[in-house]
Amino acid sequence: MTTAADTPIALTIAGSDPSGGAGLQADLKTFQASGVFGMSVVTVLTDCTTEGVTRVHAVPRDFVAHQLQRVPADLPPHAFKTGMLFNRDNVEVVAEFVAANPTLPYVFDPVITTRRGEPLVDADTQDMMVDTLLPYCAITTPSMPEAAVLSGREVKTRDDMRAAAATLIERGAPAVLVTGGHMDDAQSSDCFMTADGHMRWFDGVRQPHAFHGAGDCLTAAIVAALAQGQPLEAAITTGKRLLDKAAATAKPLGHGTRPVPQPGLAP
Ligand code: PXL
Repeated sequence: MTTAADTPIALTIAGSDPSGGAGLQADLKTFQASGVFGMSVVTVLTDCTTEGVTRVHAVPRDFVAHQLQRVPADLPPHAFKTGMLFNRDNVEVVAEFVAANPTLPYVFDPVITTRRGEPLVDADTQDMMVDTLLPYCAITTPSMPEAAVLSGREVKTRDDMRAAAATLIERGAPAVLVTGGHMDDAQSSDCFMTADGHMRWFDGVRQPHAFHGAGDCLTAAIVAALAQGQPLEAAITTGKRLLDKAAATAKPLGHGTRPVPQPGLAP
């Protein structure tokens, strides 16, 4: 008989994308497609569509803290991720949650730039993320523009990705996956590195389109696999497989980039 204890539960602490392609909505859809019960603590409301974000409205600090007290106390997650935190209040409140749950696998997706690389958070908030979140995650998953901001170096090539991953390890991350969706290449390879010196590439096929929510979908699929008890590298393989399928089957909905994940992903 299946019991409640057999049901893997994953939590995202993230912003709302009302168009459903990125943010906590993408995370919840990915959790569901991955066979995991998904929960979401909302940090910011946005007006995001497939064409991007023009306005962000932060949830008051005490209300984010309140959600983080009530929700995991009712349904303890097996793994969690953070997405758009946006301001210092949210980073502080999340850092308290992270510190209080040191054994829970945590995927830190540093949502600090737009897809085009424009900054979403100020330098102080970035520094606070590096000091209070980066050392305590199981893995961080910056895009190439995010890896550039966090490492303070240009990230355009595979060598740059590797160097940026090494810098983030030096800055305290136990493991890093620099995602290669922005690479000017036929492949879309992600650079994986751990603090104990292991390094490898996760290769993927580049689709001839841009996507909305691909990073969120990948990290949510990794969190779902961790919640199901997979070790880190296996969880990345699982996440990449889900994202490759999501990207290959994503239809052009909306006026902007193709949102993922769309229906039909469940195995
Ligand atoms: O994909 C990054 C992202 C995360 N979270 C929210 C977003 C976006 C991108 O638009 O709107 C809420």
